[in-house]
Amino acid sequence: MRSLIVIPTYNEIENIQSLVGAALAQTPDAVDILVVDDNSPDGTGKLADQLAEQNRRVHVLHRAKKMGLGTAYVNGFRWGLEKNYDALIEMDADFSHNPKYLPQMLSLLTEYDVVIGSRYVQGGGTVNWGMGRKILSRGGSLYSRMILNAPVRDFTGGFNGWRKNVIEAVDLDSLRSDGYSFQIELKYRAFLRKFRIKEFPIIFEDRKVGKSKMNRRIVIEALGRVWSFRFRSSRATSS
Ligand SMILES: Nc1nc2c(ncn2[C@@H]2O[C@H](COP(=O)(O)OP(=O)(O)O)[C@@H](O)[C@H]2O)c(=O)[nH]1
Ligand SMILES: [Mg+2]
Repeated sequence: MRSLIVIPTYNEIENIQSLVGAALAQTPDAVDILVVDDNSPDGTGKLADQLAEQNRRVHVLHRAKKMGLGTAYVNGFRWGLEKNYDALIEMDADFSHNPKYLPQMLSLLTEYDVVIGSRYVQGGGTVNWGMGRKILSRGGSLYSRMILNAPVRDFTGGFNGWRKNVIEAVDLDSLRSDGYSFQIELKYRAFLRKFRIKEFPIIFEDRKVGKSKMNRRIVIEALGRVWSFRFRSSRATSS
């Protein structure tokens, strides 16, 4: 299976080289990497270009300015669909998503349509997170699961693999643009369309270097939107 790992970056100069190196090392030749950089002021995009010159498995998509995580994935996924990859994998640049899980992700993608690196199944978890962030994240997933009535345990996580036909089926352009609601809505749409979803446990480690771009406001907004996902879907099925 030809797969593409999509890695969005904004100011990840301290992480990108070692992360790309580790992801290449963990995966066979049929797996490529696409860095989607939003013109990072720290030069992440330039460094990624150098990595792409050194290894033909590495590609870079440059965007003019910071436009949010959701649209970075949409642009990356479109790039991957055009190039006809069989599967698309989302992964952060900050080592929170340990590249050591990539072989398992890839092997599960031969059996399932959607594979979720999950903090909230047996064996999964988070380390180095404060209580506030833990509650927000776990609560956000539980809340989404209850409102959407969908059996996904880690709704908000961003370490996921999707077979090409899932991404083609979900109407990418109508997804919301920020990272949190993007993850929830994409998983929910895959569930509604009855794709085979598999969660496997990951330990999520908080970033060691660089800064998080996530904040409480983004999360709270996303949780408000969960209702609109549900109502949109009930309109679609009842009409
Ligand atoms: N291209 C792009 N990448 C982003 C943007 N915001 C965050 N990222 C990247 O998305 C990933 C997750 O962001 P991060 O700040 O670590 O969020 P957190 O893990 O939820 O704290 C990292 O690789 C970031 O560099 C954005 O607006 N555009
Ligand atoms: Mg992070």
